[in-house]
Amino acid sequence: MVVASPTKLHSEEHLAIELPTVDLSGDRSMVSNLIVKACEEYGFFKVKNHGVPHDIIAQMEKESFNFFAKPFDEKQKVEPAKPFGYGCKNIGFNGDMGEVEYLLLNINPLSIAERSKTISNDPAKFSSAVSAYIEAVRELACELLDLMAEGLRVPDRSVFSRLIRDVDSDSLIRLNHYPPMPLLCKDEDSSPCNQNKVGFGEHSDPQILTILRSNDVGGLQISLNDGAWVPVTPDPATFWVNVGDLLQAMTNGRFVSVRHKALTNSSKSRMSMAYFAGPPPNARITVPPEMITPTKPALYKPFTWAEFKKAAYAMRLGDRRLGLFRME
Ligand code: GA4
Repeated sequence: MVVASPTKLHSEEHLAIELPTVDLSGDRSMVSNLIVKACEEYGFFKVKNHGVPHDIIAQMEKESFNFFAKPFDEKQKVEPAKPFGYGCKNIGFNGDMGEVEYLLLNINPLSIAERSKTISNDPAKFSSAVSAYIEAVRELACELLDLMAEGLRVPDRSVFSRLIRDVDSDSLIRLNHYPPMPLLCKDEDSSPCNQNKVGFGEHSDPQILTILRSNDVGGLQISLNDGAWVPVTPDPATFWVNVGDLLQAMTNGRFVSVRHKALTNSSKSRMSMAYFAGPPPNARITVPPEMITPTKPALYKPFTWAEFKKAAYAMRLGDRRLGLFRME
């Protein structure tokens, strides 16, 4: 893993740094240590040699593209996202907006099969592409969670992945399309205009882990601890992985739930597919006992995923929801 020192780009807040890349074909103990380091430093890393077959990704991307290419009134035949379904510009229920259209689906095979009927002209093809994709990225997520437990020296190696493998796991898939948007001017005098519009505003993901794949159009940015934004170079052959709020809580704050946002491109469509790995609603979010010591006392009160999710949906996209669950 190479982490170059920050170099300044066009504007004050945008830094170009090389983000951690983990090659899963490497030596297991080295890989687990690299992953832990990346999760502590950034809460974000790129995975190559991830084992997800190319045709499964290509099929999912094609189905996703076919849907977004439909006329708007066709897309509106899909139930509006509340939270599951088709959404355009509206994010969540509290007034957050962005230049994005999306399909948000829970991974229950029956509900995918049902929803596919309004999403695709060939519903069986759509649901089989989604099922194959979900199965493959879930395996990747579980493997990464086991590597994290190993790197953290937690004896129960499946302490995190067990939650995702559970039949009641509340995991989601989100297909995003960011249409091209003309650049904005920062102020009336600034010329040329150089501000990209926000597609999906600053936030952290509430779940355990997110596995993200996007096409070859940039737009994703992550926030460093000091608040500086780093653009993520697109790489369709890899997956980006980010730590969610629950994993920050389950590691007693050792891993950081990375804040990120997506900007639109001025001339090209950006498409991304995110798998949010979550636990069953009634799962208690606790820290492996070895990670709580007299010098590192528990940071968060125990809570269930259902309680956390309820809090997340009652707040704004950019709010820091873990703060509600901190020990006094
Ligand atoms: C962010 C991560 C996922 O996209 C998501 C989002 C969800 C939604 O779009 O419905 C939320 C957002 C996300 C966090 C806070 C709440 C819930 C919108 C919102 C304002 C599907 C998720 O699980 O949380």
